[in-house]
Amino acid sequence: MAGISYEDFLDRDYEPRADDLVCRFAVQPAEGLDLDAVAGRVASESSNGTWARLQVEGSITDLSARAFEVENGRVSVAYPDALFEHANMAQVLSCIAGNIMGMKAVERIRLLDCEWPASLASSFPGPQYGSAVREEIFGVDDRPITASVPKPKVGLSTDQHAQIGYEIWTGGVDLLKDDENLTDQAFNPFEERLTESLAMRDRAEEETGETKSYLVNVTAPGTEMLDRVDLAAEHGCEYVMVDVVTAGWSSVQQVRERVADLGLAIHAHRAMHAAFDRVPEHGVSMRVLAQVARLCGVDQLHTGTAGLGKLENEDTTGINEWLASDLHGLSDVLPVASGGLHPGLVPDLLDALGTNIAVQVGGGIHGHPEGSHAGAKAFRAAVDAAVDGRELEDAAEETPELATALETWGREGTR
Ligand code: RUB
Ligand code: CA
Repeated sequence: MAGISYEDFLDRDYEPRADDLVCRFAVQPAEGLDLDAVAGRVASESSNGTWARLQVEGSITDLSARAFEVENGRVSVAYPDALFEHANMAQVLSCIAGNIMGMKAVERIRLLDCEWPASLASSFPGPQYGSAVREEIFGVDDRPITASVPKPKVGLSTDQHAQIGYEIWTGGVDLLKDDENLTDQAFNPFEERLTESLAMRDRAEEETGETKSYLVNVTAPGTEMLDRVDLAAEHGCEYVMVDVVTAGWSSVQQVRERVADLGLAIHAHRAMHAAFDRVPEHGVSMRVLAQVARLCGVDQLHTGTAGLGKLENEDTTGINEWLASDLHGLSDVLPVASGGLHPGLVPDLLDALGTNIAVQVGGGIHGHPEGSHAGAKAFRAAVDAAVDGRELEDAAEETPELATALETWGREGTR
């Protein structure tokens, strides 16, 4: 029969071309269908087919994807470069992770991994700095950079927030960080928070002789977000933070474009990623979200704690390795370990993830019995000890705040 239908999108003999985007899926067919039948549907619906046979001929099929490896619940699909609008992540994701996530023909489908060809990858900017932020901003290359989110995560007044910033900066932490749900609320408005925090930052820099900075959350609709980026630059901040999943990738791309001129780095908080990646058989893996974030150009990205902290994490080490690997010349991304960390976990964390990371500690600093400043000292002492290969218990003899942290939380993981 003439035209194209589902089975035309399955081609076991197909050999991907160098500029194809190859996506690997885990697929569970719905009852009554086998993997072959479903593989054709996946390639079809994610490129240019649909449920009905289409009476088309000729070069239009050049835009069709091909399911070419189909076995053991895995389907690899090759997408031709011409299917994509270069440098438009929303368009790319509407293909490879769009309608197919909800097809009745699949019980479960998960986008596991992508191989990004040079043509498509190089149409995106990638990070401006990546892990070079450690050196470029802080002048350190031998230890993780450190951050702390004031807790409670929302509700502190601007004065309280800035004061906590001062306490953690002078306690030895590099970065004050907003939490994902702190943006521009009445109790702590954006611009006041920015200016008051940076004033405290300047004081802390003077007193410590170290560079300090602030991950200010600019997440907001379109132009408002860009105005906040501009404000951060005007007031002398080195970073902006974006809730990349809730804001959406087009917003991230807009911010990336704006920071290119301003020289700011982007910290990516991934709140809501678990809606896509938590159920292991369905959705989009964190690995792919990390790939998307890198292409769109974030410099730092939360990738989990290798199982030590309070949140479920998928393959932190594998994702971090990917973020450090070559991607057609695009910069790497600095992984951020965060969520339920405290000083006693730092040695195991660095053993698992190395030192080319950022480590964020919220509750594990602000929950210190002697307060945030003491908590920050304990955390910094733990990082320095772990980097020097010293036992925490030895370092705690010089830093009583660390001894208190170890008495309070021990060396156990959290939940
Ligand atoms: C940190 C916190 C962050 C999570 C995000 O607070 O709540 O929002 O790290 O999760 P605390 P992830 O240090 O008190 O746990 O880093 O996994 O994206
Ligand atoms: Ca948080």
